[in-house]
Amino acid sequence: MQKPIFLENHQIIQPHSLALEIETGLLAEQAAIAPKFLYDALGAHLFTAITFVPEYYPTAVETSLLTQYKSEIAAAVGKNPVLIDLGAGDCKKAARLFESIQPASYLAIDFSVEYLKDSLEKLQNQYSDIPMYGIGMDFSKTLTIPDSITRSPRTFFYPGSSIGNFLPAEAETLLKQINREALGGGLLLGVDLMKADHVLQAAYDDPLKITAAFNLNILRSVNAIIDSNFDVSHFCHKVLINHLKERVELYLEARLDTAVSWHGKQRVFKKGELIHTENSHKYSIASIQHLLNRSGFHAIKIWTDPQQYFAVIYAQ
Ligand code: AVI
Repeated sequence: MQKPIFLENHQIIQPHSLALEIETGLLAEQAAIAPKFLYDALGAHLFTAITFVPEYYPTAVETSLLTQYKSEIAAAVGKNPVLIDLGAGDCKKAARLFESIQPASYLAIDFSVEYLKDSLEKLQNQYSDIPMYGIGMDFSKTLTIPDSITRSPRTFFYPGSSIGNFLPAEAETLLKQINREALGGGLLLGVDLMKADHVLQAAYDDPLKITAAFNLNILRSVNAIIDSNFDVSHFCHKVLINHLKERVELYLEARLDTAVSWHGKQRVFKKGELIHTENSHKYSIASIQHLLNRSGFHAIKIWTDPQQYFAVIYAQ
């Protein structure tokens, strides 16, 4: 049986630098925990559950765009690229492209490596003729592709509007790195578009409270990394829509005066105090085009739904 190859020694995630990043965020005046810490093994599963929640429209709309425009997308991408999946998760979205673009090889990258291992092994069993590679990587800081991956034009696949979880300046840095690493290939990108508040509110504070569980789980994820003692029941999920910055903001709000301690350090939270956990930027067609242009992409094709909720973009 063909096995995917895990590239263990590339851009290794250093546990102590993750711990330091968490500590710095917790001790900042506006406490914050970076969104990548949402994705421990349970968080990755909770995110998958979110994608099934009817109110969370991005996944459904993106999937229907990728299905409806499958042939046009495949024609734009070209046959047999090296397919690089950023934030691959369960690898299912990329797998749907296999038939139409027939990748020469597939590299799945994710922060949550254990979850990725399971998904990639299953996928390799289904597609034994496609060489598959996996890397556990924190590409929110830097993105480099290891030398063992063929240096021919690469198609980066970055679906789900995960680009929206970066500040615009960080998104530009990442897109520039993708542009450099594509070696003349391109980027197939999913981007969520700005829309009415009530649609966003329902998507990020769903009635089943799956998003609330996903957000609260970050505290358990932090407890496991820095050996802290967050009591999840002392916090609740809060969503704010920031019109000025064109983004949805996720927070955890202290339900009572509480404190967290770890290794001789402590942070006290007053009732009502917030921990910032995620930004989800929403773009317009014009603003995402500008961002892509500034990042070195000039040939841009866009597919969108009639309500203009979401855009799938191929940029070169
Ligand atoms: C992964 N990312 C694009 C999701 C989003 O919509 O920003 C994460 C998420 N947060 C809450 N719900 C989903």
